[in-house]
Amino acid sequence: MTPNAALLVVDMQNDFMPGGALAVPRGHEIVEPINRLAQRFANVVLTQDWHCPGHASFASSHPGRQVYETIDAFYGPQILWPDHCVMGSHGAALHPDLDIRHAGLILRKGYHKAVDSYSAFLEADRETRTGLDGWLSSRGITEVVVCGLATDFCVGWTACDGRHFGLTVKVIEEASRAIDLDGSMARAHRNMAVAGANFVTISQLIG
Ligand code: VGL
Ligand code: ZN
Repeated sequence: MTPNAALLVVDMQNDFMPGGALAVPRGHEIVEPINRLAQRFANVVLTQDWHCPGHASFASSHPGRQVYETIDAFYGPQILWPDHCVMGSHGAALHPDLDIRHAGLILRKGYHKAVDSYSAFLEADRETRTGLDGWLSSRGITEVVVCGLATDFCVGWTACDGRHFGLTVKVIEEASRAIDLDGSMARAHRNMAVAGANFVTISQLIG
């Protein structure tokens, strides 16, 4: 791929794999395709959802609330999730078969207790930057290719925010898998399209 493109591999962590705390159906299927894809990129960023114990996005932090309920956080609606990707835990570790040793950056997000961060660029307050925009721009990167877990949450928000920061965005849906909660996948696809993300297949990308 061109040196001005980066592959963003979103949240390929044990807790999002079948058997994990917040399992994404068939999440494990994309490990090998992503390994192969990454070989074509000089610039690769891996992200990790990385929550402190008692994080505000956990249903267990809100007595009387159920998993998958939506509450009003100070920054807007927040879906309550099972405890997942607790910093330093096995569930927060990258899938053991993910083999992208040339990745230049591992970016963690969601570690502020009161604020979630689906996006790898901006936390859910829509104000606090993770620093990814600066890392990319200081390296002359103008295009991001986004894949990973989950299509309808962290991949989708990351793709939309890539556009927000003026990047060309390509989303590889076949190298992503969705949670699909109450139509979230259709909504995420629409949001990405409206934001100006492009949808590409692996063969379109690497021929
Ligand atoms: C994610 C829900 C909660 C994701 C992270 O990686 O898509 N989804 N935290
Ligand atoms: Zn999370």
